[in-house]
This record gives sequence, C-alpha cells and structure tokens, in this order.
Amino acid sequence: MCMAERIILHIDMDYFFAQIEERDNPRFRGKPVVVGADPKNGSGRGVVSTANYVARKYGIHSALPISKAYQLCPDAIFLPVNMELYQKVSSEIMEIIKKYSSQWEIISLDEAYLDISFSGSYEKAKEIGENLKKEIFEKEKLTATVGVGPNKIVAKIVSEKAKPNGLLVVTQPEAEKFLEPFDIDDLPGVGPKTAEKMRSLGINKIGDIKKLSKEDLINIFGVVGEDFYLRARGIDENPVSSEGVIKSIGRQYTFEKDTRDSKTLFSAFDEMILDVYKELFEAGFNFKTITVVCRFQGFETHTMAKTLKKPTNDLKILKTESKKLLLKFILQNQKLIRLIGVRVSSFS
Ligand code: TTP
Ligand code: MG
Ligand code: MG
Repeated sequence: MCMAERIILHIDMDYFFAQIEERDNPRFRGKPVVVGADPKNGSGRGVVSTANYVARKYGIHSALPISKAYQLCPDAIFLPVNMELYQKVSSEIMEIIKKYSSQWEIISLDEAYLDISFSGSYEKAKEIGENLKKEIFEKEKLTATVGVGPNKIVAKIVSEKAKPNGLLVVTQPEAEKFLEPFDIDDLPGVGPKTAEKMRSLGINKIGDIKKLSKEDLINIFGVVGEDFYLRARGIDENPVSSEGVIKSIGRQYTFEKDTRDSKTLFSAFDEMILDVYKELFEAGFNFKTITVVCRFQGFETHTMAKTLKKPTNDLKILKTESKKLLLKFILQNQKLIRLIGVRVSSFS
C-alpha cells in the first residue's frame, strides 16, 4: 500500500438511547421501544429521539413527532430521555474507542472516527474493527456498527449500510463503485434542499452526480459543487482530528400548548440554561457564541445569535445574554410560541 493512502474507521452505536434502555431492562427485549417525549396517549408534543429496530418496523424513527409514533404503535414502550445515563455510557465508550488510535474524532454521543492507517492493510483494519466491537460489547453490553474505508465520507456511508451490529470494509479501489447505487441523501453535505434540486435535474443516486462536470456542479451548487464532484468519486481528504470535538451544547423545549405566558417561557428557559451550563462546566469549555431559537405557532422558526468579545463560562453572562435574545423574539413577533432553545458554541 502506498504510504499516502489512509484507512479510516467509523463507528456508530446501534439505536443508542433505546439500546441502553433495553440493556438495563431485559423485559423490553423484542418489544418496540421508543425514547423521546411523553406521547400522552397520542396528544403529546415533541419528538422521538430514537427507536429500537423492532419499533422501526412500524415506521418509527428519530425526529418523528411523538404523537405520530403513538399512532403507528400505541403499544410500544415509550420512555423519557435519560440524558445523564446516556452521557455516562457515551463517555465510557469513547474511552474505549480512543485506545484504538491516537488520531480520533468524536462526532456525537454515539459516533466517532479513528485514523487507523498505521494498520497498513484492510485485513488488519478489519481485525481492529472486530476487536473494538468486541471490547465495547464485553464492557458495555452494547452493539455498534463499524465501517472501514479510505476516508471519512466513505467510512461513514459504509457503516450506515452495515447497520445494525455490522462490520464492513470497503477498500480504496472499491469505494467509487460502492457509492454509486445509494441515494444522494446518503452523501454527507447533501441536505433536503440540495437533494430536491438534484432530483429535479434527474440526479437520484450518488453515481448520477458523475453525469455532471465539475464546472456544472460549481455553477449549480456553488463552491460545494466541487465537494460533490469529489465525494461522488469516493474522494475526501478531510483529516480525522480531535479539534473542535464538540461544536456546541444546547437544549430545546416544546411547550404543552403554544404560549406567550412569560412565566412559562422563562421558567423553561431558566431550566435549559442551567442544563447547558452544567454540561459546559463538565466539559470544561468556554464559549463565545450564544444562539437562541424560537419556533412560533405554525412552525415558523427563527434563530438569533450573540457573539461575545471574549470566551467565558460565566453563568450570569449566559443568563443575561440569552434572555435578552429571547425577549427580542417575544417583542418582535406577536405569535404564540411553540418551542424555545438555547445553545452555546465557539468553544475554547
Ligand atoms: P443515531 O446514531 O443517529 O441513531 P441511533 O443510534 O439511535 O440508531 P442507529 O442504529 O441508526 O445508529 O443517533 C444517536 C442517538 O442520538 C440516538 O440514539 C438518539 C439521539 N438522537 C436524537 O435524540 N434525535 C435525533 O434526531 C437523532 C438522529 C438522534
Ligand atoms: Mg447510532
Ligand atoms: Mg450516531
């Protein structure tokens, strides 16, 4: 293998929140489990965080309104989000993952990349993946899926396709052909808007992107057009890097009933601010940017951000600045409020 070639491993835990609940409550096994907002016999608001694979057979998935999930399977086991527990399990898993390479990058609570180019061959890389899965299972009694590929983009799509409890290796020469049949939505960077535009141009599969020249892609999609050109060919030079591991910390809350009651709004907001602060404190971060999101009746959603002159971890500043932003929303828009959220970012 040429020295410049890389081997990247992507790992993602299977139905993470729900799998932890199943592990801790063996009586849930084999039954549909949904973690998320309270369904309140179908009138609940908020969304599904995740569902186990049994529940997914009913069409239940992350981000689905919880009321819809209840309609699809009223007999499912509905559980609240026990974030503290999931965070604890996540950090234990990440400690295991980090042992497998000095070059790691944590993407979310249940997902990470490892640069394992040092393995020198895809056979060795596969062994590393097997050992990693085995160690996580032995220590945490949880399954994960591993994808191995020549770069981050390919490794991520490989692991998505190998779910659940899978391990799949796609080598550099296989990568381009491997990607061709998958939907354009599977390609990182292609969001719903871009996907719609691509479909209107007859581009449905990743392989179809190759029908357009680099110039065409840049003309249509701007600078990211060049990324699409490369990614469709299985090329991605992004390094695995632990810098900027967690990009933001935030909370949001959907009200029982759309409201403009300031007591309701601000007490929920205070609670979220405290949660954010706690997580920030535990992570040992300073933030510079505060973002507040406000969703009004009819799903009209706005965000406002404030960037401070200096990074801080001061709760008072967080409280004052985020409340100023929320107040602006309330004053600018007379509509009832459905959801509010607060997020801090630009960490140092
Ligand atoms: P994912 O890895 O996207 O999903 P998953 O682990 O539940 O299932 P899969 O087997 O397909 O990987 O997300 C990890 C966790 O993040 C998930 O268990 C719950 C949480 N999550 C949300 O709370 N809301 C969301 O919209 C998504 C996508 C995830
Ligand atoms: Mg997962
Ligand atoms: Mg994930």
